[in-house]
Amino acid sequence: MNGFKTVIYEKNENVAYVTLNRPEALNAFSIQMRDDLYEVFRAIKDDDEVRAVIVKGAGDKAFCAGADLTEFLTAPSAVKARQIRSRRNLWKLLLDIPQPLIAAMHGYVLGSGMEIAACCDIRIASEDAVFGLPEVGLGIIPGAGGTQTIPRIIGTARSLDMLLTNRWIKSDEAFQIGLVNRVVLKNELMKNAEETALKIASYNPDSVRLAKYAVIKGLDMSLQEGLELERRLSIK
Ligand code: CO8
Repeated sequence: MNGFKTVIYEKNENVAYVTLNRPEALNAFSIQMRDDLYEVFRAIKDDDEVRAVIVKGAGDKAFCAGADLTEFLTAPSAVKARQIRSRRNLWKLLLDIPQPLIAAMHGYVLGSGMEIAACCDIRIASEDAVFGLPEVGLGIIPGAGGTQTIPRIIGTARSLDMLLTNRWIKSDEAFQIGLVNRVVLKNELMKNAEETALKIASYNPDSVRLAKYAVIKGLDMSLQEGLELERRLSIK
């Protein structure tokens, strides 16, 4: 599976690599990228050979600098642009992927870039990573799940601080607030992400999927319902 305009897809030893590939535009998320990612993740979801996925950005400067502002700004309105962009529900698809997703992030991680990372299960940042949510400053709100996924990761007050003030944070603060699992040297980012993915891929794939499912689904349940879910899954 290849030939995408904005994404590179690779697979090696049960690990899939999805590279956002528009380095000339800091991997800005375009409509074409939405379509390419949708095809890639739909295939990954049904591919039992894939046991872990690494999402990363091409080039030296960014994981993803958010939605492509040139597309947004040439649309009749930001609302129209958003309607076009949300026609394929990439965000629901990402949140439904049964295999663990690992975001390996360097440089700018902004707007929808941060929302892509929030759909991942493990977030690894290099020392130069910078995180921000410029949406409100642009007159809109996040539309890729960010208002729901990000507070579930870093809590309400921290999310609102970033969202309402457009305060960008560096990787050390991102680690302190739990936005990223760990911070590594830039030249060790891929090695670290790969070691993580290979470790996951070495485990029983059913156990991995069930554990992820129990944690993610349980977040939307009461403790009692969650415990019942765990009980049912543990005797499968
Ligand atoms: N969309 C399109 N092109 C971009 C984007 C983007 N989001 N970000 C960077 N680029 C392009 C630049 O235009 C530039 O292109 P060129 O070389 O042809 O001039 C190239 O990438 C390199 O960027 P810079 O020269 O600007 O690099 P700097 O290191 O000087 O600055 C920044 C890096 C600070 C990241 C800067 O590029 C920037 O502020 N980018 C925009 C960030 C942003 O606001 N993203 C949108 C977030 S909001 C979101 O994702 C939700 C949807 C928003 C909808 C808006 C509706 C009105």
